[in-house]
Amino acid sequence: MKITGGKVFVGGPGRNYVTLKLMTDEGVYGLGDATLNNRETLPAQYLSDYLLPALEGMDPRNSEDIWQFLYRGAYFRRGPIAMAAFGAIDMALWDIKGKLANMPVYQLLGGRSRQGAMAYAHATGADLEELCDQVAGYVAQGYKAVRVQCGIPGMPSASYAVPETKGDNRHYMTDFSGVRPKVETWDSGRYLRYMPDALAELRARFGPELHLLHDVHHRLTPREAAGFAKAVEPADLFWLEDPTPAEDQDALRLIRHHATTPIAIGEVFNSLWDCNRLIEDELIDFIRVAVTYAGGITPVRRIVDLAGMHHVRTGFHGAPSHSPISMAAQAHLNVWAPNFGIQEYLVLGTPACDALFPSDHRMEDGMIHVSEAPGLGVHFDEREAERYDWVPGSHPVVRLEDGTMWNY
Ligand code: GCO
Ligand code: MG
Repeated sequence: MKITGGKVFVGGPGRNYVTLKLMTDEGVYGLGDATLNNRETLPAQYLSDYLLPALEGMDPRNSEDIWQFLYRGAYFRRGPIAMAAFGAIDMALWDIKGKLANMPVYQLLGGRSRQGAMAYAHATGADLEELCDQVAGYVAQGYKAVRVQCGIPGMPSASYAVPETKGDNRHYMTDFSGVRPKVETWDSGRYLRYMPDALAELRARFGPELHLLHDVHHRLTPREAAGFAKAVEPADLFWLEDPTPAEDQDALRLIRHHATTPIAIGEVFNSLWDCNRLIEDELIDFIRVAVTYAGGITPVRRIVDLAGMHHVRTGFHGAPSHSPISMAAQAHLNVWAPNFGIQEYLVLGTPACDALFPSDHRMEDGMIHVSEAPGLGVHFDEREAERYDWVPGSHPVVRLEDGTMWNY
């Protein structure tokens, strides 16, 4: 059996999904997702210029050897662009393997460890009142876990993931793209003074059962983050995400020494080598890698296994930039992983998205239920894809009030 070639599509409803279709001489094909938010053309180009021509003639069943070929063969190792491209190929190979075996991918990983995977939704508000209304809406839909972000009184502009004004329901990620980044202004002092009470208030309103998560989005210094993680202990968070920028891993040690709030990190990591020390030293509680830019199912499974030895559970990245293909790959990992924690889930299931990627994966009562179809269980409608093109975009940038650049 041989790989005969591949096609890369960039575009989608409101997002630039990078979709790989990998073909074989036996008619079976595999699908993969190489979307790297706001840098989508780069993994797409990497795939079509370098990787797909090199794969022609290889046996697609040898997914481990192909992964090693891509990783070792690149010479320049790691990095999100290359790993997103490898990730798409690896997903497509698992899709092919599942179709050949006539089994859903989770069966090839070791079968089912649970019925469904708990997911968390994103609730946001210009103020605490608006945030509470959104949380209540998700609770009514059956969600057991909600990420909570809200506007900070006196903050010069909207803080991460919150609308500027009440009633503005544009999504912070999908509705503000443009090549010239939007500039946000940030003030850690105001955030640190306000947020612990706001989280305690949410806990008081929604009772002890609801899982509350909060994302700091890399904005605090290690000392600030340690104090914050301690100050939010009464809110009993499910996790506190990305309290500091991820490059300085010793920062996590300072937080650990001062607080018992669970820490989640890793959405910007792209290899086991980015998180092995954090896992082995038990400095985190949840690992947030994505199956796309951490290189596919093959290496992410190894991260999951290492994490399992150190009481670290999974909490894969699931921002709206992930296409239904990588969300499906994660759904298969989630139903298998003995140390599954939670899955971030943003409603992908708009009619336009479902038309482009039809599947039987479904969300019910805050749980993701994996498709029983062979392979990853997602289709890709190429006719439908013709409606879309790449639309350039950029993440916002963040400055302090005096103009100093800060971390988005
Ligand atoms: C999350 C993330 C995202 C990122 C986005 C960047 O927790 O979902 O922080 O919202 O900002 O993926 O491309
Ligand atoms: Mg995040």
